[in-house]
Amino acid sequence: APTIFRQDYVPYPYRLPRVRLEFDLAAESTRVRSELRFEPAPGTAPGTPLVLQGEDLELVEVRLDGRPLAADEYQLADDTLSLVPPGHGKPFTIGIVSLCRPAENTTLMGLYVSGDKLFTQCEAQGFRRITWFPDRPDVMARFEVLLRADPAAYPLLLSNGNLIEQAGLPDGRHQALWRDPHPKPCYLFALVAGDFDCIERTETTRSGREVLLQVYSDKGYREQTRWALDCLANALHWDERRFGLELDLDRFMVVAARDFNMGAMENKGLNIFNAAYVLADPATATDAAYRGIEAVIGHEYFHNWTGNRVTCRDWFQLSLKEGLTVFRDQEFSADMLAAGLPPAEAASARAVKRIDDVHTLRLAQFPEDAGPMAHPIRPDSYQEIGNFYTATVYEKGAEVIRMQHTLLGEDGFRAGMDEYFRRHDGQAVTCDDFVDAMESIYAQRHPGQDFSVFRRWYEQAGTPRVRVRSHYDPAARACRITLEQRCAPAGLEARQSPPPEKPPLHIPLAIGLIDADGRSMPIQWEGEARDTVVLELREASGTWTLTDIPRAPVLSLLRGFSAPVILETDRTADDLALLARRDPDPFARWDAVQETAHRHLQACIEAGRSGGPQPALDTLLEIWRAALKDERLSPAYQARLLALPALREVIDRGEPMDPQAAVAAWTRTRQALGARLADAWRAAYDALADDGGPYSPDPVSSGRRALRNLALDNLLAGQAPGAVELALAQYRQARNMTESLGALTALLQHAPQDAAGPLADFHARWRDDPLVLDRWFGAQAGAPGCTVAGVRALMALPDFSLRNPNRARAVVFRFCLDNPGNLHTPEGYDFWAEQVLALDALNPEVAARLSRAFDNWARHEPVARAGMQAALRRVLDAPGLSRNVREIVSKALA
Ligand code: B3K
Ligand code: ZN
Repeated sequence: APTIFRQDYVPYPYRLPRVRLEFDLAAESTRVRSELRFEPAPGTAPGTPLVLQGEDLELVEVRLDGRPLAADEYQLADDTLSLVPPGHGKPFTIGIVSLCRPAENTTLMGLYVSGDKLFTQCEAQGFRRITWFPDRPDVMARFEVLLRADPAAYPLLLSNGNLIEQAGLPDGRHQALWRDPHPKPCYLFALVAGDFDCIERTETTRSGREVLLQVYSDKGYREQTRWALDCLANALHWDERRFGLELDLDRFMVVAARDFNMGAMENKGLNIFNAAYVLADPATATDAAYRGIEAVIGHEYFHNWTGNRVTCRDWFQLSLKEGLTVFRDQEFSADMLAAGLPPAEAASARAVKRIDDVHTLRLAQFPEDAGPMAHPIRPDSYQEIGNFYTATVYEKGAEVIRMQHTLLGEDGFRAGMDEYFRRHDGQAVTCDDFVDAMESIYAQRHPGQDFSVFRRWYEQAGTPRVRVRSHYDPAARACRITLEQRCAPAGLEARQSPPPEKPPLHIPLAIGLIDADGRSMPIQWEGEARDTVVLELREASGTWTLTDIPRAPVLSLLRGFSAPVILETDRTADDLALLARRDPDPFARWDAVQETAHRHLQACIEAGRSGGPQPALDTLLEIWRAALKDERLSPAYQARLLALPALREVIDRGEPMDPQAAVAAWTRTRQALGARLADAWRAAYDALADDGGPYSPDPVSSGRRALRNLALDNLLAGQAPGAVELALAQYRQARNMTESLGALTALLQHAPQDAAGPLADFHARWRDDPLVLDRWFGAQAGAPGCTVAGVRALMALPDFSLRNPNRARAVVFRFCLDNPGNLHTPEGYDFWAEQVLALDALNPEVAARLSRAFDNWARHEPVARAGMQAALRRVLDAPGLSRNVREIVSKALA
């Protein structure tokens, strides 16, 4: 497949002020008539061909200014339709009639069928599966859309913008006309047709306008959409308060789809969501699902400004909207968690969110940055853009925005956002345009400084390592801190000779000092005493001397995770233990516990390998015991402190990666910690019992449930007497899904022989609710007792279908990502290859995601390495591979 380069960008030679689309909707075959009003862009030479993209379409006719064109008046190639427009330099109209086949469309890109409804997904390049069009984000048009369909099958006909009229037709069908007042690129087009339940409410915007918010769901699920509607209203008001951004539409719709490739899509005024991010009630959704809905509803709503009003010039700029919008949704979630709490508790609530976000980054993005798919947040090239909706573009992109927020401060960042919209509202722009706006504020406030070094975050792949050394001079009462940064070649860069230059980045490193008793030692900084200061490293190394430090300090580093880097420190186990108990920065404290656990786990793996004695657990054990008993901590925060690093992170730290050894070490450590803290866990479990009040997903009560489920998990892991009975009782008495799934999962993880009863009960109760059934499948596929034969048995059940992405994720992805002990076997490798190919025949975008599970094969120990490599080869050699999967596996094997 050809590689597309960022440097090759050329503007589209024609403008497209207006588009009219007419759909004759039917599942088997939908007829699309388009009328595209073009005009040459300034400077376009007469005779410049007009090129439109189209995929999997049947062409019926092409017209130019109303005149049907003969077959030799246009060229139809594989995926394009081109013609030479009249050379008079004036506007002209292209009319196209084409057919597409929604019912056969298993890719879920373009127009497709889900259940008995019709949905679209156009980002990034799905619109070309609907009709021929200049399918690129910098062509922005005003859309008018007429939908016609059988009212019995499709009583509701939705598209972007405002409903202009609705009417019955003489042939018994009905039609709806929608007009979107805002120009938009075609990736933001959407239509939905079908029968739905709907709840709605009106909100008054800051300027006093009434706007209608609606959430559509499958019939019978109306009551499960109330939380999503609340979240939508919260998002609307939050964006007004925090960013001064008001909804620019009279009507904002969210529609839940059962079959959806990812989380949701920000189509203008008509967001289409994976039902998993819309539907919730206490009986069916976990606390985490409630928070997930809040985050995704917020994310898509915030795109209305960061993405839709100001969009991307080309797809290399994806992080322009995604990194920024992830940052915005993270802040929204944090503000929602902290709302109404007193300051100390609010800080802890925000820290919990930060911990979860950093955990995601380390779990998904750090490995990406160390593998064959490593790319800068603004990639330089791709073969298939669908493969670049990555943790790097999204999550690392959000970290790069967050660093700008750190450097500018809340006020400065807000001023930079205002400036960005002042300059670019209504345009399709680049990441550079965003940084320019931010820099204009930064330069005002920090004379003589600019973002020229900072911009390298957009250019460089790889996770930088920052080495920290410190020296305390008691005579001078001074602490000298030296920082050194380096960034190894990332992924395929290692193959280049010479390897690419990686100049230093601008890294804000937030630090604090504590004394041996754990007290914060203020730092004299810019004329005042501060607990936390930000060292700005802009060169390969830098030294800071902090004065007036009365005693030797322990360094609390990377507070709040102020930069997406890996630290290399000379901190001892004792230093870490002190930070783990006393660091006043809740993020850094959590990180110290994690680091202690990581060091212990790697030592266990090493001991297993060398046959030496197992390392003592005492330090970690005492840190945990203290954290569990510390009544000043919120249960939500305790649940993070007391979580062992995820198995995948432990595997990823190995040099080489040794999944089986990591599973053994991780399992043994969990058992030992559970057993030795059994009394404390039991006390916590009892103390955290539900108070019997009505369920609410608020951070306090969900924190209690999280810690209680963790207690149960530890009691089962440690085989505490009575633990199984406790889990069975929790399952039976559960008053919400967080409790029932917590019990079921803990049983499946640690006492599978006792899980049969609850499993059968769960299935009987929830067999007709697809999202809940996904939980049932997922809990089993991720359990250590689920072998390849086990996962195949799940797939043989009548409830299973590879076509539904949520089900495929619950079973196949869950097994391949969260069950390393069973994946890393000869049968596991076969299974992965077979599933990648089976999925690829249906849905290349989803298959490509699964194919990424073997990215880091080359970092594994020899046996796993050989097995994974052979499986990758088998995939690469298979006939008819999609461009999506081919790009991933060919880069993995390069
Ligand atoms: N913008 C969409 C992602 C579309 C991905 C298509 N392959 C969802 C989001 O980030 O909000
Ligand atoms: Zn997004």
